[in-house]
Amino acid sequence: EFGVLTIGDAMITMNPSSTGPMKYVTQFERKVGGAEMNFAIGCARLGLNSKWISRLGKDEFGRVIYNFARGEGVDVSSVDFVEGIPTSVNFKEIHADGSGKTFYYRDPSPISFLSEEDITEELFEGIHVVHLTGVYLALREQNMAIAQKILAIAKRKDILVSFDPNIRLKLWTIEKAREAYETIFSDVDILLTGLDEIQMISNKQTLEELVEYAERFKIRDFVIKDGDKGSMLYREGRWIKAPGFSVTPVDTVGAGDGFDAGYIYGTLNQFDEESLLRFANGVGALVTTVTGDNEGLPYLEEVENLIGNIKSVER
Ligand code: KDG
Repeated sequence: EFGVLTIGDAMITMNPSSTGPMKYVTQFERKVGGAEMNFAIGCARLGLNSKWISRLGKDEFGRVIYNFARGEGVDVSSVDFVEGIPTSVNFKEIHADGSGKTFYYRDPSPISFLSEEDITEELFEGIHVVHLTGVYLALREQNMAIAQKILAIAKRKDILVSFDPNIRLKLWTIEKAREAYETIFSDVDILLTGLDEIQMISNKQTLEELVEYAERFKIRDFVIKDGDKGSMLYREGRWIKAPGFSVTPVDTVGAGDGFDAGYIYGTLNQFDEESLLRFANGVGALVTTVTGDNEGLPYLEEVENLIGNIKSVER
């Protein structure tokens, strides 16, 4: 039994019932989202023990998110409710090709009321991977100190650290983001990043330059996600690449979180490099086939079915 731990804000996510500019959409479906919670759900569906640290508003929306995550098998024992601060909300805009935009109503987020003292050693019991993302760091400056406390405990306990920059330029500037990432990169074992994203963060373009950048921080697994083109891993001096799966995307939001969950699952189960990438690509691809940020996160047999390890019986 492997355990993963993550921390982050979650939101009521209003998913548009039609594509096109948000200002012309009049009907939305109430769903839930949040990068780290999506990751936690992805891990739980694959069969990992998945603990999510968070704070929600003490309101109806907070209850919706709590119940949803708990229903998905996420350990919500470290999620509390904050009086007087509304649960975060975001509205999505979806384009015809499944890509989109998001509009936030999350300042302040209830998770901004979580303090360093809330991070205790006990939270790390049975944990093999700690996963952080840049969304948590972007929400407020003080979250860095909390993240650093988490990293320090993880290091002390020999827990693997994975990080997804998940850059959100609506939440902070590239300069602030870069500074924060570079503060923690040397504590990161597994960096899971989008290609455009790491090019923007590092100000480098070619793969050779990107490797040089990652090597500065001694990152063990430097993983680049490139959407439907697939992904690649730089480990021990060489690149391993795996093509993406061809699926029909309806909503690409959350695919990266799914990829991360798949990558961590494969890592804990000691998949070889190629299988690791194929598996993570498969999880990401499946997320895009369902509307919503996390509804498409697959169960283990669904990924295996897609990547060809098993055949499912349809009828
Ligand atoms: O990765 C998916 C997330 O972007 C989505 O669920 C909402 O957390 C979110 C954010 O901050 O954009």
